[in-house]
Amino acid sequence: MKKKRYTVTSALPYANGPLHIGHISGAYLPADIYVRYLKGKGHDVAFICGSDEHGAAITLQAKKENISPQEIVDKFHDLNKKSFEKFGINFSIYHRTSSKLHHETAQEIFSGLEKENIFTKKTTDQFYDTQHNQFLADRYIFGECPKCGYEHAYGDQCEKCGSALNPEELINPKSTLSGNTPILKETTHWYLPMNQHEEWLRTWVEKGELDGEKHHDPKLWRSQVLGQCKSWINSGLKERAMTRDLDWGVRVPIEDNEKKVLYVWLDAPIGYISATKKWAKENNKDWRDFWKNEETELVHFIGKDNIVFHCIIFPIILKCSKNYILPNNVPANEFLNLEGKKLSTSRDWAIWLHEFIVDFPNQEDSLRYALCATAPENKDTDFTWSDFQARNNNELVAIFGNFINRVVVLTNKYWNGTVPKCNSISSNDMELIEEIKTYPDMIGKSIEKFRFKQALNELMNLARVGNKYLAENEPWKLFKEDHQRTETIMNISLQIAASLAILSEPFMPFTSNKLKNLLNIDNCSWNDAGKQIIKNNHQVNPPVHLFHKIEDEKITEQLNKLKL
Ligand code: B3M
Ligand code: ZN
Repeated sequence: MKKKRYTVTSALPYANGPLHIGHISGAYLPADIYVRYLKGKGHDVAFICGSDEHGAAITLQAKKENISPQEIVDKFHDLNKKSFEKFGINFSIYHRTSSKLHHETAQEIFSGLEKENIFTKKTTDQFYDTQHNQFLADRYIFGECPKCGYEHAYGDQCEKCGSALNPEELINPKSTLSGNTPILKETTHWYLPMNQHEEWLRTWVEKGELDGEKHHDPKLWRSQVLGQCKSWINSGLKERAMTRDLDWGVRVPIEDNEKKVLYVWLDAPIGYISATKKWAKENNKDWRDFWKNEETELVHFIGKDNIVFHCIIFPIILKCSKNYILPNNVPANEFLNLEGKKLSTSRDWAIWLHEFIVDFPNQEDSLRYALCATAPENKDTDFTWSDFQARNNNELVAIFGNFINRVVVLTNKYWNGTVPKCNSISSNDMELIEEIKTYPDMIGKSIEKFRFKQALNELMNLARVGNKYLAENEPWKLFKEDHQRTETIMNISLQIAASLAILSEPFMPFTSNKLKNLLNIDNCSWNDAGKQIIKNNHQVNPPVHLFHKIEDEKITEQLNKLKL
């Protein structure tokens, strides 16, 4: 199998609050599953993320808490970095856009574009809050969305319908700072004339072609992503200011304009590049291999509200910056709701990752499993605590855990932990062995198509196959009557257990590790699964439970926390 190179990015979370299950389910868990699988197949992967530390949301929060933006981002950058690590989201690097390296990288790209006259410099009237003496853009201004009527659309985007907006399109605009109706005041900005890029963008999105060559297969893109891109392009792309009159962000690197900063959605995606530069330097690699080499596959994992920035704006920036690669896929997820309602940081209607890790020690994989099984891959889905408990107890404990426990207990009880040999195999055994061989490729193909729910279900089917084999053959009874036959059944069951140890790693890395320790197998990779992994006379360790039942009290506790 040819070794390939991938750059995989997850949306940079704003460093103005903790992570909740919606973030994890949307852009981080699917990416981690994808990367763990690719690495298990032996590919070269840079898994890039970090804190998005600029933008109005952070400065508004800083004003509200009467502290500096840097203090806000320092606090949440550390908290989020630690939460990702504890939850097994295994980035190659978790960088941050307030770093000097990022500012230099973003300024360099901006200067390059400015020199190539990619921007149009324009002086226009912009909304201005006279009470706060501040120009209003993006989240500093809100109003009714001209497309869907949502009354709290922001100056750059409507979060309800996803439309990309300019402030002057808002109906009845108001300042987020004072609530007043803003006045208009003259200012100069550098605009990205996105309308000039409509033609090649349409060909790239619809045909997967770039500069007359095949770039990717649009059939592998999610339909809702293609749908959003086509509707923006068809409704006519508008120019958008790429600079802002703000004092927090990446300074515009043009003399006499130091008081202006780059638009946060210009600077943030460049954060993927600056993070790669740092990681490459620390790991003796060339960052250009991951951003300027046509052989490399670039995949962005995001939520649906970020599609326009990753499929329209950033690709224009990359294409105009010369020799950068464009994304081969952007498998955006829809939204996850909680107990039937939209997750909300401001209304504290969320399950915070750092709190879950404390409330459910060593049960990260139970949440990984439930979030993957209910992922909003093609439509919004709902997380409920009762579903979480049911999946843990009825699937992880009762199916996966039960199979492993029975196999390991029997091997210890009757063979003192030594793997019994595989004697003569029946035609049914042969059928089963052939079936087990199909799982690594089946699960792998689903992951490669970004169908993580389907892949997880296929993994669980392998555990179901194991349970069925034990139930049909009852080795605990057969042991006395036909010792040789029992040895064969146990050997085949242990091979299934070993394949589960390998194939579960992308989804449940903590369980995979525990199971590898239990079976006393370590350096095996995806390509070993489905085969005879465990040799005769191999020694497995004494049984330990992989999962524990979650009792009703724990769930009630969580529901009370939500004030349900
Ligand atoms: N900071 C996250 C959001 O919109 C935004 C992503 C940036 S990815 C370059 O929720
Ligand atoms: Zn809207």
